[in-house]
Amino acid sequence: MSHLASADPEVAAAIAAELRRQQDDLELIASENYASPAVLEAMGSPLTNKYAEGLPGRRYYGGCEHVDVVENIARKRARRLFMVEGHDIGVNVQPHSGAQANAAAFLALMKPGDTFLGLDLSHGGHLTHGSPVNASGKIWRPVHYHVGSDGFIDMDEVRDLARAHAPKVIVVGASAYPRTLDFAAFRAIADEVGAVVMADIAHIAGLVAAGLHPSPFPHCQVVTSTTHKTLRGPRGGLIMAERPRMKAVNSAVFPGTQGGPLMHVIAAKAVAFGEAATDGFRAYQRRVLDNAQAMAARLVERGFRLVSGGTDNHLMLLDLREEPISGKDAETALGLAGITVNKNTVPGETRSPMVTSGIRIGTPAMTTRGLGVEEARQVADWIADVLRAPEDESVRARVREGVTELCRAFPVYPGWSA
Ligand code: DSN
Repeated sequence: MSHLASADPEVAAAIAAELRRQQDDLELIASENYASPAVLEAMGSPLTNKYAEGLPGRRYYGGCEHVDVVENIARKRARRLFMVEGHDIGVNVQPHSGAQANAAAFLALMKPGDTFLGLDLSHGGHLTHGSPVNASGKIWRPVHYHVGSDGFIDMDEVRDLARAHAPKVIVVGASAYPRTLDFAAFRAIADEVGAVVMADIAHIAGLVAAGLHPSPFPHCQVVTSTTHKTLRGPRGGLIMAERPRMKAVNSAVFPGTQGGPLMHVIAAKAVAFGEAATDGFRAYQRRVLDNAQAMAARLVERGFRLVSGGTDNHLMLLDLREEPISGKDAETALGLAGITVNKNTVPGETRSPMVTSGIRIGTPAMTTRGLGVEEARQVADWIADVLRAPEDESVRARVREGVTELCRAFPVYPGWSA
């Protein structure tokens, strides 16, 4: 980044500091990952200069012949990655984020005031699934389902709510749900009440692409995602849908909710989709799951309670309600030891979303830097050590030293220096 360093040392220094943080700390935020250098290069390309409102071959601007090639590659690769045999889908790669993808999908599927079902935020859902502070909860009428006392989605409640409220849409997806989503069961309920099933696979997209989580297709008519979590691409969004719904989806993205697409990000999505189709990516997702299993098992051995008792995917939720520490203080104590997590509400939450009684832990980023199950167990032990003695500076210092050593042994971007 020599141009940036000489043109704007202040911004360059902040970016270098962030690179150091990413290299030196252990990233366990379940929604984060490290994009490849190829993805970063595509994102930092002159494609950022280009306006391309519309779709390939039907743009509102001249000079789109090369970005058309890029967007078509991205669409084709995403389709190949997620399509299931005998079920045709279309893809829109323009949403700037998962929230934008969800907003556009809602616009395509519902009229203002229409009712939809979504997972409650404090039970693992997402802001854009009907939180009152988000447009999804202001423009449309959300009804929320929950997880049962076992931590699994209560499908009986989903059915009861669907029958009682006759929703237009049932949203299946989560930001903090450690278990497998049963898309077929949601579809059966939706068919009973004439609803459409919209899956938000932002968290599990990489697992789905690798065949390690059931596909939302053919059960879900519309599927949204981000591209930067388990999928390990650039920060961005994506919508896929059964062919006949694509016209509505495309116009809900543009001009419905967005203007010009970010062509540099779409180029990076294309690169990431290419990477996700490789055997290496599938092996990586297998390791993400193995590491999550190892970490969850060790935390349980150390006496911690996990929501639902464990995990089927890349994340787990530590329930701290019985522990003498809040999610916020746990996040801070672990942060001081070099372990980055986020505080998270848990089912039955009594604290505010800024304090919470849980932390969410995910393995996608640590697995990208090469850590395996042995290290995952070690990291779980460090987490347990810090959470059992959050005020003890000597414990934190010992863990910080171990984290630093581990991170040096497994660099994120080998050869890069900040
Ligand atoms: N989906 C959130 C997360 O999981 O961190 C961000 O919106």
